[in-house]
Amino acid sequence: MFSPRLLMLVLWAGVEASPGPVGDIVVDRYLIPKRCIREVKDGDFVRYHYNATFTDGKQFDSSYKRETPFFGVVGQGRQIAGVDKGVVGMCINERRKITVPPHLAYGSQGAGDTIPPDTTLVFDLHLLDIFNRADQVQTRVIKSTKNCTRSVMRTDFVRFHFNGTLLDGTKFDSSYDRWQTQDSVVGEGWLIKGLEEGLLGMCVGEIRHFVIPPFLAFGEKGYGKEIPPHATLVYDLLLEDLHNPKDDITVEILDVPEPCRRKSVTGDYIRYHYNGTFLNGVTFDTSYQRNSTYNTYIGLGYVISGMDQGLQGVCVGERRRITMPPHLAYGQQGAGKDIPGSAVLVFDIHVIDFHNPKDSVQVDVTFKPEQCNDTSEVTDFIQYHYNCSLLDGTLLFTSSDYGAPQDVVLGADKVIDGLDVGLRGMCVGEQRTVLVPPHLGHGERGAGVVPGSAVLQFELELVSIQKGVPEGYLFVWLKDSPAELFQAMDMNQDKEIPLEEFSEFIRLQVREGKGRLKPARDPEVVISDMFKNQDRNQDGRITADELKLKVEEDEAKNHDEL
Ligand SMILES: [Ca+2]
Ligand SMILES: [Ca+2]
Repeated sequence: MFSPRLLMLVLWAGVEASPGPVGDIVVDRYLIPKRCIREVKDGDFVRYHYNATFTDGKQFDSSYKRETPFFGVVGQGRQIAGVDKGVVGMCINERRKITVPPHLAYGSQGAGDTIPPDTTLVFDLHLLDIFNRADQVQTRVIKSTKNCTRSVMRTDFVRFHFNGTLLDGTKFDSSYDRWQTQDSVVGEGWLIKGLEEGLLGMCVGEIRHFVIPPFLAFGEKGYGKEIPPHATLVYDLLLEDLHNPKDDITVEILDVPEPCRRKSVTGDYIRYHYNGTFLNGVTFDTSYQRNSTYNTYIGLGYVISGMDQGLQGVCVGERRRITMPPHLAYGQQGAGKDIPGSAVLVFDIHVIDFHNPKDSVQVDVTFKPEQCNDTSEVTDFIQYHYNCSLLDGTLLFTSSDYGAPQDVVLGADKVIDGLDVGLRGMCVGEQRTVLVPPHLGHGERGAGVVPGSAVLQFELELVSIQKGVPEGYLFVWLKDSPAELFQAMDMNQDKEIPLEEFSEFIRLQVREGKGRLKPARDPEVVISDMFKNQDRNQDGRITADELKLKVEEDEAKNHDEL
């Protein structure tokens, strides 16, 4: 640590108990710091405090009283010769007492009224700072970053935390005390030169230790009360954030499921989960914690512009990382207490679904039987199997829960519109995948386990079709009705038709394929309802007049019913 020359000087000086008029200086290093990063040598600039006394302890000078340390270069006669010599080898924060014989001080002349001739002087020094004109910024990496994809370049905007001390350990500033980062452009003169240099090449998360000589810091003026003139500055600096004002968003595609039916465009309504972090990995917000997706229109300015851009061209189920500079996020202002000004934001998003308000039901036939004559249509009573899922695969409902197919009359407003449409035009045994946008499903509010604005996916299989009758009808003729209807119905020719006779007649028509009853209900109940419509006076018998009246009414309505 010490140079041999200095070691000898100290040893020798220790032996010489009381210097004579022609003796050398005596150096007493009474406080040596454990760690000595550097020792004073000729040509160095030093800054130190001192008390100057006579050998009897009487003080004749003190830099402490003036509150201004001595500053000057060593070995060039700027100090009295004994001190110029005695300061060599000092460490920062070392205290040493230098006893200077007269010939290395003011000699036989003395100095005015203060120093008598031939006086031995004692200087008690506390070294505060050393630097040399040849010094550069000293940089030591305290913590490096793995997977660093980008490091600081000129014109970049950085946000960093730092602890700043003088060389003697006195703190002059700390961003941690303010609970906010120091923010600056690099290489444009916003920062002291030493930091402008030292920051170059740093990665987010990296910590560097800098020792910056004063001519690359605040120089001979210092700064405010905290940084004295000619101060070397020591920084421990953690880079928190980095971007360039010219940056656009960056999109890293992490996973795209196959197949991708289509990619999102402006005007689509999207539901996605996200995890929002800063570049240093700290999470500021996450939709997962709220257990509900974030929902918005794409490209219409409902979200920050970086997100509006980043959500373009996604596929359902895609995972991507969108990194956005502050000018495309929350700017210099930041947002709330969670997002500081000028912060780069990183969103890991997972697209659950998206749709367009103009979307209709999308039908993909996955299996079509060879025999496909009758297909389902409005008013038909059908049975079908189904699975209903969200687009992320979450199964919501399935007919297998009931152990039997589901049934419905198409067009009767019994199921969501999109499913009703998706079930039409199917033949028995056909299988389909049907996508239902929320405006044809459960809407913005959702229902039960169906989230608001969710696109639903149905896997459908048609099990059976019973052809239906038009809305408002209980029975339709499939062929021409008998010319003399009453006579045909009055099978025992007694001029009246009780329920039993009516029922037998209707059932015969159905059996012979001449007519069809409204499906999905007990045929007896349907026939009984038909009978009540004909039996105007409710005496339990239909007469010829009653039937004639009913037929005329129906013809007036242009109906085909009985
Ligand atoms: Ca009869
Ligand atoms: Ca009657």
